[in-house]
Amino acid sequence: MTIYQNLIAGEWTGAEAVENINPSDTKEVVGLYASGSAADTGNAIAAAKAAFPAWSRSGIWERHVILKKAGDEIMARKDELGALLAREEGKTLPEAIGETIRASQIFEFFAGEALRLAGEVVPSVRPNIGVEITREPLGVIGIITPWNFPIAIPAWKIAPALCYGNTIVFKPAELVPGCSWAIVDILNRAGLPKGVLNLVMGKGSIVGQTMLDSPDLAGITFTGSVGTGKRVAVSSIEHNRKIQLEMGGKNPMVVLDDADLSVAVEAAANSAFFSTGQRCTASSRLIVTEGIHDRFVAAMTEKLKTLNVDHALKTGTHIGPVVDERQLKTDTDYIEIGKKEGAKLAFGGELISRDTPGFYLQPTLFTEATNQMRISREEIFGPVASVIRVKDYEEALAVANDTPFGLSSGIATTSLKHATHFKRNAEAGMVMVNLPTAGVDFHVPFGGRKGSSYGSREQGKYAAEFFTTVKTAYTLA
Ligand code: UN1
Repeated sequence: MTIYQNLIAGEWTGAEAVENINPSDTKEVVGLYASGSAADTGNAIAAAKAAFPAWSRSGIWERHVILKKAGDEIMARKDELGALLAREEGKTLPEAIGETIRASQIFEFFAGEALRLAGEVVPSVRPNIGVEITREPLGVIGIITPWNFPIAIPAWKIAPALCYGNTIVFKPAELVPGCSWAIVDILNRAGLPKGVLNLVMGKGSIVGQTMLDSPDLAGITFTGSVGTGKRVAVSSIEHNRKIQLEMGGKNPMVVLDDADLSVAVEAAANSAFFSTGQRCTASSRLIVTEGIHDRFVAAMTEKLKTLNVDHALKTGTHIGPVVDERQLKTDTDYIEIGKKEGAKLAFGGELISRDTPGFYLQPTLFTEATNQMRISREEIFGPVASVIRVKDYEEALAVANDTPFGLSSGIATTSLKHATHFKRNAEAGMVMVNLPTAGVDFHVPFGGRKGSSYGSREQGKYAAEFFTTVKTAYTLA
């Protein structure tokens, strides 16, 4: 089997490799992907540093053309790249193709943003002096991405980094190197100068740690677990490094008595179980008022019966497998914890076997949960959700906000008054009314509050905040 290698200083390199396994069929090896060393990572950082002066001064048209070409190629290859994504991560083929389209759109968006770079010219408070405020590239950016969005998250970090003139050392999640390799290959062929984008696949403890220890990374943008995010933060203070962290969620979805039941069930089922619940924007706390509670639970249970858990590439599959054995163990451990804590298992909870050996778990719904249980406070990152019964809207809002996290927050209601109040008072970076908590647009800011996020927003024009540094220049006229 050929090895998909790392790209360092414009050269494909690396003889050490690991197997990329399909979670829908663990007998299938998706490919062999390089596993970089500390020395490889050091070389990548040095190459990015050397490439920075020229790339930071490159023309905006050159950046536009490269980003546009990448977006166009990803779109042209959406079915093939979507299938690769579904094979390595396990989300269903339609979800995977949708994510690939999103990645293309992100490149197209930042191709446009490159042409819209602007600053401000303002008068000084002193006479005969002019002031210019401009944004300059930050420097070498470390990009560390998670396994759950193998193409969209790399795209939404790489595209703005390049758009604003930065160079990159990119470490994708070990479980899903395939889509990352494909994006880097596409950008490399689109004409990026050597060293501007370096790919180092491999272990967090080696590649990631070398990145954290480097004084040469001006910024790190990270999406992943709370624990690793904290390590990125602590190591970055020492190097005076800018950071952007997207970590966990324990997102609430409030369902009020006046909700349209079918809208509420669609939004809740999507939020909790699509993409196998493996989204930081997933909802795992369904906070339901008394008057609709029993009808909602009955309708959710009926809905869950109709969802097929199977091979990600099979037509008719609604929920793919869990990503790997470790995550499956986390999910089943939490299911046991939920039972012990006294929540009632209303649906699912069992492993399932299919034609191919994979990590198949039923969508799992607990009822009679309280917001103090561990299953309501800790991020599980699997197809497991709990229903928490509350008296009224006021209690629902209080419970929704009573969490260490604050990424996304949803409400199902037909009341303008409650929807408006919730939008103002939900302690989250994103609020969804009559929509799933997950599934965001590519051109508007993404991010959260409290334990979910740290640093400025990703996506849309707000991405400039992280990927640039501001200069204020004074001139005597
Ligand atoms: C989405 O819900 O559309 O890791 C995106 C995650 C998020 C992305 C969610 N950063 O799940």
